[in-house]
Amino acid sequence: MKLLGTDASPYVRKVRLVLLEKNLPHEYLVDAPRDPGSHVAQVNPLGRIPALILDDDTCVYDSPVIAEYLDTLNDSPALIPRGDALARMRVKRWEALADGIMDSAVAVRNERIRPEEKQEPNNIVIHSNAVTRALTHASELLGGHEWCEGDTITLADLALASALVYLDLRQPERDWRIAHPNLAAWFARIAVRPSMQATLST
Ligand SMILES: N[C@@H](CCC(=O)N[C@@H](CS)C(=O)NCC(=O)O)C(=O)O
Repeated sequence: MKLLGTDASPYVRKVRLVLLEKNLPHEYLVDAPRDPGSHVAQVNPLGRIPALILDDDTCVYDSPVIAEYLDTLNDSPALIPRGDALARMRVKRWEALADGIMDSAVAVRNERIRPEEKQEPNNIVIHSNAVTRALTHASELLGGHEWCEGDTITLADLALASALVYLDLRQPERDWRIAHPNLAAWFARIAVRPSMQATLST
């Protein structure tokens, strides 16, 4: 299978982390939807990345659907709990929280790259506040635990880490590590994993 994406996209990073943590053979093709030569719109009618192309040319989108599909391919590890409905819900809710941070951070970024006279400051404030609240919630949920859910790595950790890498990239002025030392300690542990190192080096 092939994954179309870009190195900066947090949704793509989440899917790449799932592929790498589960050791699933794949080809990663850098393809930015807005580049003139992009193939993304031909495979995903929404014109968005990540787009996963299966060997029979089936295209899978968007990132929660891709992550859930990939997780069914093997159990090593199972990144979304199989048997416990509440644990499964909590992992998917973590993913929704992380994806929401990504959505708001991308909205801030898109506003900031517009010509200054066309920017809507209110839009930036609304989405920045959403990120701030979501980080506080994530910090409270994590508490002193080693992992977001249960006693092992799950999709929750990979999604949250992807959101935080994106914040570091696009909002370096936001010092979430000072505000939330428990998130900082958790992130430092995740960041040294080979999967994270692989996505950070490209
Ligand atoms: N909800 C989608 C969001 C995907 C998304 O918005 N990706 C952005 C890149 S970060 C994109 O492809 N935007 C279209 C564009 O840049 O034209 C998912 O989780 O996959």
